[in-house]
Amino acid sequence: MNAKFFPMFRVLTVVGSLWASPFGAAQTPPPAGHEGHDAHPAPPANDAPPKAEDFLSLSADGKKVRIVLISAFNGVNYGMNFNGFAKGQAKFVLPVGADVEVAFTNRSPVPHSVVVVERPQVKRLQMGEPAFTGATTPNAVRGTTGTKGDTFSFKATEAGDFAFACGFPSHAANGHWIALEVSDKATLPSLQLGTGPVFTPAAK
Ligand SMILES: [Cu+2]
Repeated sequence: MNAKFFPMFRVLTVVGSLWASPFGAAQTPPPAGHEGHDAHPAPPANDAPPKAEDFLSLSADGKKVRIVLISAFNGVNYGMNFNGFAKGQAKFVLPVGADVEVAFTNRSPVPHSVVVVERPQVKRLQMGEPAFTGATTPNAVRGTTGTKGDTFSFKATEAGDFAFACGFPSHAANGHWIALEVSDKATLPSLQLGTGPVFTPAAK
């Protein structure tokens, strides 16, 4: 290919992949692997394995649950991941009534965001309003970049199956979400990354 025209081709390819329709298998992103890296701006390299204790803790008085969500933690799902996991493959559990503070950052130049939604919502193009009052980063449709990040707080007032989903159009449908269960049986919060052990932060 003519070198002069290659950059524009690359931009178009990137935009196409960002706005990929969730409808139809033909537009599903290509499988992860070295071939795919040219088609999407990769997040900064991160060889550090995700550790559950870095993403979930309790405040000193034990009353507030602190959750850390990092978009594009690594290259999993083309950066459309939280803490290195996509498509519901990590799961937070919160007791009903938990007071939660979420610290969100994004390692990618591609905008991302977080909205708490009811689980079936992740298949949609747009995430809409959060399931709990205040449970969203500001302007989740537009998303943000950068490690300064956004912090938001909410109360998990109702039991059920929810998700931390990216509110940037089409991202959740392309896998940019992890699971959140609000449980009337759980007494402490927990986090399971993939098939790893269930981590529960120690009450201090
Ligand atoms: Cu996203």
